[in-house]
Amino acid sequence: ARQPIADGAVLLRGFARSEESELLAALRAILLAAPFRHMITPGGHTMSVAMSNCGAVGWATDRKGYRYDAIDPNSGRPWPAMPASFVGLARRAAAEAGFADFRPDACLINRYVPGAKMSLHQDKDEADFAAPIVSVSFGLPAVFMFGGMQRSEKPQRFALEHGDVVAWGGPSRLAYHGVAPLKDGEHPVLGRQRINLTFRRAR
Ligand code: MD3
Ligand code: FE
Repeated sequence: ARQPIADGAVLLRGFARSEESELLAALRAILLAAPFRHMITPGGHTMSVAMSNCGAVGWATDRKGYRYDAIDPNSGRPWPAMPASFVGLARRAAAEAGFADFRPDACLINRYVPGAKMSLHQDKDEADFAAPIVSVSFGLPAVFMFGGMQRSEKPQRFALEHGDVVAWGGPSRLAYHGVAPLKDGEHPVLGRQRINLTFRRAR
């Protein structure tokens, strides 16, 4: 089902379910080369969400700031390539949501364990805000918070579940958003965690 949730934002419930075993197998291979790590914000806080990346560039943060870089700072090697199965899913989801010819060059992989959260923020580190962002959720359900163009606007909350895909573009591209602290639970496929893939055109 194709569910509009805001101007430019489309929720595709269960869109990734039919390919989940292929996607999760590819993810395991990426994580062997670039394991999850807790990055440090410029303010000196350790993020509760653990992260990795695949693609031509990956998102990273440390005391010096946020950036996209071709090199994994932990290994000194390029981030693993984006698998064709990832690119295909992101492109099809974007097209279904009305964004033709999405060509992601970065996939941020976020891992939440119970209690992990992401505070309200905007995604502004990309060169071109014309491209949408596509996010894919696996594992435990999360309460996603979707605010407006100002941090002060009260966010709408909705659940994102295993296999759900959302495309965010147009007027939603710069909206404030975040994830409430993950509730404890056990997912039949992924256990006590949530994994979110976020596809972007960064350069
Ligand atoms: C709405 N990740 O990595 S994905 C992030 O579930 C991030 O891990 C969250 O926010 C997560 O930056 C949310 C959904 C998402 C991603 C980007 C957006 C929603 C967005 C950009 C603009 C508006
Ligand atoms: Fe974000």
